[in-house]
Amino acid sequence: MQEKFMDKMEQDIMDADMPESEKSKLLKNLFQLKEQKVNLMVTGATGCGKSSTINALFKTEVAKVGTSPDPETMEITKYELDNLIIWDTPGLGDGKEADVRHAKNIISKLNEQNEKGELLIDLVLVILDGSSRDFGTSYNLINEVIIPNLGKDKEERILVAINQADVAKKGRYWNYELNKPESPLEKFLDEMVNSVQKRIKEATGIDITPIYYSAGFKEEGMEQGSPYNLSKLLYYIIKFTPKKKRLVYINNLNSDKSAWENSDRQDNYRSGFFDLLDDIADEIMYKVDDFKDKVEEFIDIINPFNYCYITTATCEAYGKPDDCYELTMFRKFRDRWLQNQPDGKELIARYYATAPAIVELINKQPDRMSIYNNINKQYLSKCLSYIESGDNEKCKTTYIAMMEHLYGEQKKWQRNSAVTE
Ligand SMILES: Nc1nc2c(ncn2[C@@H]2O[C@H](COP(=O)(O)OP(=O)(O)OP(=O)(O)O)[C@@H](O)[C@H]2O)c(=O)[nH]1
Ligand SMILES: [Mg+2]
Repeated sequence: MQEKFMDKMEQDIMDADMPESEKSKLLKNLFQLKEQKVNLMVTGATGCGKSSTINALFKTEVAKVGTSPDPETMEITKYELDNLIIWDTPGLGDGKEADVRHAKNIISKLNEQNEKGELLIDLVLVILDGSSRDFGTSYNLINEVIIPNLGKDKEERILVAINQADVAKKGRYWNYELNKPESPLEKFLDEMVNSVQKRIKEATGIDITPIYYSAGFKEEGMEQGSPYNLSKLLYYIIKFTPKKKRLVYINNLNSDKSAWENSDRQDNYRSGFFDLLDDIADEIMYKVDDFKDKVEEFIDIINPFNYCYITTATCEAYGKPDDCYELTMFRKFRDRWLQNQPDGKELIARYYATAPAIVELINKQPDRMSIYNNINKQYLSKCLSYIESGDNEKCKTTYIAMMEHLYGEQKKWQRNSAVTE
């Protein structure tokens, strides 16, 4: 089992060579972080996929997924995963009488306070069923039940997510092979997002940016289908969770990497996770780099963006594993230095938009080994030695030169492929 993140940090501080007073200060900070609890409410109309979403995001199959038309989750169900507490509440749409009861339950949960007198619920995740034509009940739930009962900072305590993106157009324009929407479906889903945002804004004045995803379809006795945009959903869940509480998720995430793989890549969620978790490092103030290594282990599980495509391909060509020294160094360079440079994020985004196609093209060339050898000799090995000697600027210049070189070569390879096809 994966070692508990906080326990490891604690051990490190205990073993550290530093004055006792310093140690106890750090341990105090750490204990404060360790005690934090997250209370997440997951709600939405019957069958929208609350249970499926909880199961996709978190470690165990805790929530029962419905296979019959009877609503599976009749009353509020509580799941406790260490310090992460999930309240799975039925939304509206179960008939008049049941709806009144559900609304009452939700309102009273939203107004509940913890022992410190703060509102218990940190964040409400409202799930909409993207395959449904009618969001009327969901709008009632959001506009009349949830938003009026969110207290202050309403915008930061509600996340609206449209599930079942795969079947939003009855399965049409869903690319089942790549597990992602084709552009007509993307357009359709974007319009859905805009219209939901508009309806909520008109009714409540609250500006919410919904996202869409798919928790994955599951049939009795079958493995759950692969989710789409789950990393995006998690990114927003973490972003909307108070800073001090963000580490709570770390030990409880679904450790199946394939669940996190497919996403829209609109944003670099990987560096996003670093930004979100970075602030906490200051709280512990001890071996910040070690802390970041641990955060990185966590991000590696859930991150769809771990690929240094070109380095990975080069390492693969040499038969090296995907956690080889070069890759680890380049990832650190990218996540901890490059992305904090003024043009860093832009460079990284361009890389992600172009590198996969370049690698695909190289792999089709008859002389691919000599191409990889050349990339390694001319650029990657130089980059590596610059990083080792602390000259990140030079590494960046070399990296830019490599990309320019590859863009030029790409045109040549494209012509070659056109001739052979
Ligand atoms: N195609 C597809 N089906 C999904 C998705 N998410 C959930 N489903 C299916 O939708 C049905 C209902 O899912 P549940 O997770 O039980 O929904 P729920 O909101 O927990 O339902 P109740 O607890 O009954 O209100 C199940 O058959 C799921 O397999 C998805 O992203 N895509
Ligand atoms: Mg359920």
